[in-house]
Amino acid sequence: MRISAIELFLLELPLREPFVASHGQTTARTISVVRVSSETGQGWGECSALPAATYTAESAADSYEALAEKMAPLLLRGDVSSEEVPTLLGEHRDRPMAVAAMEMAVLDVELRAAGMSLARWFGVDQRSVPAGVSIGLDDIDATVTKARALAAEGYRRVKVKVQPGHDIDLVAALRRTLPTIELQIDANGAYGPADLEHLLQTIRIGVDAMEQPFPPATPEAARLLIERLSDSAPGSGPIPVVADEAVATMADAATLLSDGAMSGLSIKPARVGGLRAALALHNLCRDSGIAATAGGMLETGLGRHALAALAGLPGFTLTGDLSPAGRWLAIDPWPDLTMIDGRIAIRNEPGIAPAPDEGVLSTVTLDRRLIKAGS
Ligand code: OSB
Ligand code: MG
Repeated sequence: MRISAIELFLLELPLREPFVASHGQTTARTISVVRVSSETGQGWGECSALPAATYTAESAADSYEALAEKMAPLLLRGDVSSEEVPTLLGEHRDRPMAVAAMEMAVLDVELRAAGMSLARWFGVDQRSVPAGVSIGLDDIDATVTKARALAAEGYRRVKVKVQPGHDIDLVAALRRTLPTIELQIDANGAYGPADLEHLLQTIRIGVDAMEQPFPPATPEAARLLIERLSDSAPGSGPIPVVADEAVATMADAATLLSDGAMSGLSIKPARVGGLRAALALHNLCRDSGIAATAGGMLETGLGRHALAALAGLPGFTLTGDLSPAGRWLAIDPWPDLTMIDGRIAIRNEPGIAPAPDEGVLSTVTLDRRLIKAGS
């Protein structure tokens, strides 16, 4: 297709509650979205970079600037397909979330023109996926109260953030209250190699998956944890040690796999540079027999609809961060996902998500840039 215009929007969306992880606190969701216009129609993409460069090196405002000033012009030079976007933007591979936004928008145009849903494009027949929810760092009583309320809403899995000094008692309290829920813990790399025994103790209380215990730069610590878990695994086998921040590319995943330093992967289309890259990583996990989970990024309904379709793939053996966008966002221009009986519906209509409400969009827009072909 030939793109005639690319429009960037920098949004600020209020959160229902702050999202706290060991890497920092998010109080308002600054996020950017892109609208691509071509002779075949329009499409939307989301750049899910967080407001500050805490989780990865990318931040919302910086990537918005790069999308508008550097990346948009590269896509206005000639014919473009969604498959070519990562290559055309190859010099910006240090901004995978921005690349993912452009790929998503161009793919959305293609899917709408073809009358095809994203689920169909992925080869997903399933109509829904189990709902999972994430809870930020908070004191034990508050976390247990939230977890109990969310379980009552129907969530099958809760993922809680942990860090040194905030783990054993938290997991024990959650297990007392919710003995059968799928319980995942995520440290965002807050532990060090010396915490190995302590982590094993935490996990043995009854954790179903451990996400990013150590910083990405210490894969040896993850390898040792996996080794210790498999030495002592009960009947159902060792729980997966899930990489999140440690994997940006297929090469990262392949190295960690061959080093025995990951036994599960959180796949976030934004973190890995797009929906095709996410699909490739899913296939790698499935073919390697390791666990996969669809990871969330406090997305708008746009990003969340894409995540739900992805999560319908068979390799996602762990429940993902699959809650409606409204779990976190108090205002969202996109129509939200629906959750019924603990499951999130996968959209079946052409394109990635329903169109946003333009009125809401303009009230939450901080900045807007329009880049046209030939200008
Ligand atoms: O570490 O999984 C993470 C959100 C933003 C950045 C990193 C992480 C998260 C989450 C997912 O925990 C929360 C969600 O989107 O529901
Ligand atoms: Mg994580």
